[in-house]
Amino acid sequence: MTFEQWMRSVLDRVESALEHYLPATSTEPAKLHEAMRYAVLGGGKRVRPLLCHAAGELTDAKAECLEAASAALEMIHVYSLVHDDMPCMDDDELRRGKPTVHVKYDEATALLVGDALQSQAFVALTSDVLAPAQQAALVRELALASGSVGMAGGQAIDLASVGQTLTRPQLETMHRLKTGALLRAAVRMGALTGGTPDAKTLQALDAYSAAVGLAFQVVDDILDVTTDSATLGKTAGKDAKDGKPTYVSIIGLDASRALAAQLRSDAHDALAPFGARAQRLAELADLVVNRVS
Ligand code: GRG
Repeated sequence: MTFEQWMRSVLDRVESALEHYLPATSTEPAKLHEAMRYAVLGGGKRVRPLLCHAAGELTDAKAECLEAASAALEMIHVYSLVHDDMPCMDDDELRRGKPTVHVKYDEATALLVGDALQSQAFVALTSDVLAPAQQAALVRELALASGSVGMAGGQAIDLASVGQTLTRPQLETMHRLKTGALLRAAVRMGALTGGTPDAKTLQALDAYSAAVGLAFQVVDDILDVTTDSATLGKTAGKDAKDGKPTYVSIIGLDASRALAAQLRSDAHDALAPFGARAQRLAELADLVVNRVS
């Protein structure tokens, strides 16, 4: 199977899983469920589900287990985007090429969509396709990655850094938490879904995730200044306008491109112990660095 065929089949299964794990619009409160589905379905690159599925290949994880874990990861990710776009945070009107949830609906609905998606993620993770011990391990992984020592903590640092001059290590810490923690969880959860990986395996996967997570952010900063809003599906040039420190503002465009290439190579190196079983993870590292939106 080519990488494109593999991606297509994972993306189709993830879309169906999200359909399945999201409450139907026929369930009350209908407006909230409609808004949750508006936010989640039919958009986004689905990077976290793809990483989860690719890591699952290392431990022969079952497809239905990976689908539950991927749905949970994507729901947490979308909750973060919906809240991040609200006027009290980034105040953005465009996401995944369509109006943000608070623009399409209203602010209170956007707040509740994020809250409810966060809870629904844990409903998906405790689905009985997963054994009880797996459920507990995955719940802990996702809760840690999305809470105050992960994504929410990174967002707090990000909000506090507007207009500040961050050093490169400070910028890295912020991104390691804000974006990196969930990407790392996606990889770890994929591996955990198929069994109990040993410490060495998790260490190698964490090294891979650290490189891919940072590369993801560096590329995001590059695209923010080199690509238009229509291609990105979100407002381009926003970081500079909001006075936010980025890799491009700290080290410049050329050095940022060189850094992304170096991180891609670090990600490949980290996968060496797994040989051919890590092919999809290696291809995803390339995709993250070469993406155009
Ligand atoms: C509100 C608790 C809370 C956290 C928000 C992740 C995040 C924290 C905010 C998103 C803001 C942002 C644009 C961050 C840059 C990197 C990033 C996570 C981009 C969006 O993720 P993609 O590119 O989006 O995977 P798609 O739409 O493709 O899923």
